[in-house]
Amino acid sequence: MYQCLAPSSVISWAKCCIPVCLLDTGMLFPRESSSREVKELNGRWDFRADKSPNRNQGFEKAWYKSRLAETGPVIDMPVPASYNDITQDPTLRDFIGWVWYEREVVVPARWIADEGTRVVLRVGSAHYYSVVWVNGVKVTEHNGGHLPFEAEIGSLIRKDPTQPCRITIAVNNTLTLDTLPPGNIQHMDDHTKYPDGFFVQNIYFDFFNYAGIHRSVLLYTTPKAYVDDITVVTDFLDNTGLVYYKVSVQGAATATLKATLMDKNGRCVASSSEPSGVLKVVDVNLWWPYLMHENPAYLYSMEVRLMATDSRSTYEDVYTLPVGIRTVNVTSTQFLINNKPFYFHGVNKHEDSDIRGKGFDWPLIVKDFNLLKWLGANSFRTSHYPYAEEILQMCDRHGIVVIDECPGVGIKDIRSFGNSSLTHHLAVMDELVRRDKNHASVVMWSVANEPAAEMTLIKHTKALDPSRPVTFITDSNYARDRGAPYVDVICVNSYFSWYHDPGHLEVIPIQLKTQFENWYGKYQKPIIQSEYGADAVAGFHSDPPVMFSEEYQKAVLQSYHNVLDQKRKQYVIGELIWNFADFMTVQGITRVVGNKKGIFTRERQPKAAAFILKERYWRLANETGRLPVWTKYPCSF
Ligand code: BDP
Repeated sequence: MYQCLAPSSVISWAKCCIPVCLLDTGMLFPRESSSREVKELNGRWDFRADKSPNRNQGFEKAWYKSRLAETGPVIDMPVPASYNDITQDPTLRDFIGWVWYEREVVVPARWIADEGTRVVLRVGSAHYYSVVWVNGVKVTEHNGGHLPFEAEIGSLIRKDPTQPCRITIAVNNTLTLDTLPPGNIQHMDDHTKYPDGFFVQNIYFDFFNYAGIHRSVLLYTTPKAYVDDITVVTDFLDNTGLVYYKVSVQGAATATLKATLMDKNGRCVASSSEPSGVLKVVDVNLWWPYLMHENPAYLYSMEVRLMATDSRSTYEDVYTLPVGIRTVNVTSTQFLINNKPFYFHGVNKHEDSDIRGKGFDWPLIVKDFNLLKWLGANSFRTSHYPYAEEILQMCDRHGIVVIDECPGVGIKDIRSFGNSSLTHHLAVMDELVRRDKNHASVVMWSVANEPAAEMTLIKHTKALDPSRPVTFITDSNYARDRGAPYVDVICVNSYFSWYHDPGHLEVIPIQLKTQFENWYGKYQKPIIQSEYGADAVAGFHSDPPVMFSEEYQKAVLQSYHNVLDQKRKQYVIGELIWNFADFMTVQGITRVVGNKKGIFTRERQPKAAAFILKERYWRLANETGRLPVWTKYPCSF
């Protein structure tokens, strides 16, 4: 049991603990190669919200059977994007129920003609429940936003090659007590107060329940015999890097395989012909976090080449996976990356922006990475759900360390603590680990934010991926700390002088110190201040500082930093500000067009607090790490 380890013991996750995949198939990110093609289906789709009273007309009238425009009026809808903020229609902004998306695709004739080609339809994510049809035939359904799903559609489009390929996706954002996050629908039947059929969706999390197709939809091909999954876990011994790997193959009874690891210059540094094993890299370049090393985020490429033959033909499949070689260890007082203490100085984020909502957007992502680097942030937590895979790829490329969180947020209603909720939560963890297990940047799993029943989840996640530590996020006054004995790192959210003792900055030094001492005293595990902050409406000023002014937000941060500076010399291993940027929430009396705890506005302009944090993070980086060569003058950004 981890909690019994002596304070100096190191819990090591490297070695050759290959994550186990409980799901039938892999979920490799679709990449082009000499054997694989990718066709993005992003852009304008036809769209229709089912506004019928029971929201079920689409199914009753089988809207998937013909062109959507033939069923009734359709509007233009961009993919990827949340649909909520795209139109001027208030009923669509707050719509609950099924919406229907449709577009026709021209499939390359070659893909259809070649029976040895698999054609896969993949949705990066859609919120929340999705059903997918191709030419009126259901091909898949998926429960949950934030994670990808796919279906093989080759045989279907080959049935009648003269027909265009019509893709229909119905998406429902209704949350139930068993969804992640949970929610529930409340009907108001008092006609003296509410119009006919009035209902609301109650949620217990603090972000807008944006809905629609949030990430790319695409078609990709693989040969009939193909690389279905790759798992890597890395380690090193002195100067030798070790890449433990496992390849799983589908569509062939027997196959030959070659795994080649290449350095940045495309030079082969190790290879093997076994489906699993270890690749040894002499004079290894380790993957280091940003600001911890002058040459951070070194990535090798692992090319897996598969050859298989059946009675008809020979298939060759090639898939190349970026691989960062690093280790993660935890002691009772430290978080070690490559055996060196790592201090998280970072942020909590949201996938959230004007107009797009939670829709994937490259300009926003690149801007956010520029801001993270400007700030001197070395890490973030994917509060409160898995982010797009492209974001994790950026983290791998830039050395930004990630605490990867599942959508277990707002689990407050006692009715959400039953077996069906738990079963779904475990399944979501399976999908998350399957998708993100190979990212060097992902150093820890977070099974939930401020949950109530976390024990089983933590144990399950540890069994799924023994190569990484596991945590859940708790709050400072949390009496229900039953999960704490099982986590590897304690993550605490607290809002002293905001939700507790509002306006009283003077309580922070005492309450924060007590918080740390209580948690450490009880569990002797390293602690991350996983959330802290205060709302500030950009442009509101006040001296002396009062709540909601930029000065108050600054003062809260400074008071927290004083305590963090004492405790980081002992067992506090990180601080993540809440939040990177202002974000949209449900309407309510505590929110002024969203949550304003961002140090940047929603438009990504800095508030005064951003400069405080920037100065601090660069100072921490100078104390604890090594700046990359190009950041000779960090403060002149
Ligand atoms: C925290 C929650 C986060 C909220 C934040 C707040 O984890 O989702 O947005 O409070 O209220 O407890 O700003």
